[in-house]
Amino acid sequence: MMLDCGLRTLIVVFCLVNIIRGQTAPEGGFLKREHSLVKPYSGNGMTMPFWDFRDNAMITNNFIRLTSNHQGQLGSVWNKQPCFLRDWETHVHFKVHGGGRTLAADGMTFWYTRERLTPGPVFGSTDEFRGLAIFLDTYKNGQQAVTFPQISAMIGNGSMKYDHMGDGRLNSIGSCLASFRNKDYDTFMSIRYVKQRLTIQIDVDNQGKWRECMDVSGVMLPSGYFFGVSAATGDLADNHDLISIKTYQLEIQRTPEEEAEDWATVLPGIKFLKPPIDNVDDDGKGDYRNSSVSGSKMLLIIICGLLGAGICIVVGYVVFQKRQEQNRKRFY
Ligand SMILES: [Ca+2]
Repeated sequence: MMLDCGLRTLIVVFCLVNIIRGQTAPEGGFLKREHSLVKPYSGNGMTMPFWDFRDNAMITNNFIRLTSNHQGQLGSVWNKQPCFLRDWETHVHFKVHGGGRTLAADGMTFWYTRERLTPGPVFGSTDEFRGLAIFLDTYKNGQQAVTFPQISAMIGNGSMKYDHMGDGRLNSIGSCLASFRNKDYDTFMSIRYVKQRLTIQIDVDNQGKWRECMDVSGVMLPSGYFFGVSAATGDLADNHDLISIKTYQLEIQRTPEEEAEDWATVLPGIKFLKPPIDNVDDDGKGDYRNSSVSGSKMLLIIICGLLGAGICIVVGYVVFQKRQEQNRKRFY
C-alpha cells in the first residue's frame, strides 16, 4: 500500500515536472508581461494587448496559427513595445506540424529587429533587416548532406541579404540540427542575450531539459528593437503554431563603465568574424569554403610544380649532354 502510494506520488510529480518543464523562469529572471504572449491571448479574438498580428496569422484559444498547412501562406506576430532590457531571456513554445512526413516548408523565424510588421520573403518577413533572426528552417534549399530541420542565426545590418539558396549559411553565426516537426509533446526554444553573448537552447526531445544549439559571443544588438515571430509556406506547407512567448528580464552585475554605455546606439553586428559554422554531421558538401583552394590542395599544387620543374631540369640536362657529345663526335 505504502509502495503504491509512493509510486503514485512519483508519477504525479513526474507529470507536474513534464507540464511545467521548459517554462520555468531562468534564475534571477522577472517575467516581463509587456514582452510576453500567453493564454488567453485575446478577449475577443481580434486584438491582443501587447502584440500585433497580420497576413494569415490567426488567433485561437490555444495557439496562434501563423500559417496553416496550405501553400503560399505567411503570417507574423509583433510586439507593440520596443524592448529596452539590456539582458533578457525569451522562451518560445511552438508547434510545427503537417501532413508531410519528411517534406515540409518553409519554417518560422524568431526576430529581434528594428523592423516590425513588414512582410517579405524571409519566412514571411522583410529581408535586409537590422537585428537578430533565428530561423527554424524545415526545408533544405542547399546541398548540405544533413537532414533538416535546422536552426540557424543571423545578425542583419540593414544591407545583408538572407541567403535563401544556402539556407542562411553565408551569413550564419551558428546553427544546429533540431528535429521539432510533428511531435506529440511540447517543443521549446530559449534565446538568452547577456553581455553580448547569445545562447540558444532547445527542448525538442521530450527530455525536459534544455540542450545547447549555439553559444556565440561578441553579438552586438542594440536595445529598443522589437520581438516578433513569423512563418511562411511555399509549394510545401506546414502548420506553424505559436503557443507562448515568455520574456524575462535578467539581473546581471555590471561595472560602472558597462552601465554607462549607451546601448541604444550600438549597431547590430558581430565582433568576431568567422566563417559559416557547419553542423556536426555535415560532410562539407556544398560548403562555400570549398569553392576556394584549401591549404592541402595548395600544398599538392606546389609539390606537383616542384616535381614538374625537377623533371624539366633533368630532361634539359640530358638533352644538353647528348648535343655536347654529338658536337664532340663531329670534331673527330
Ligand atoms: Ca530553407
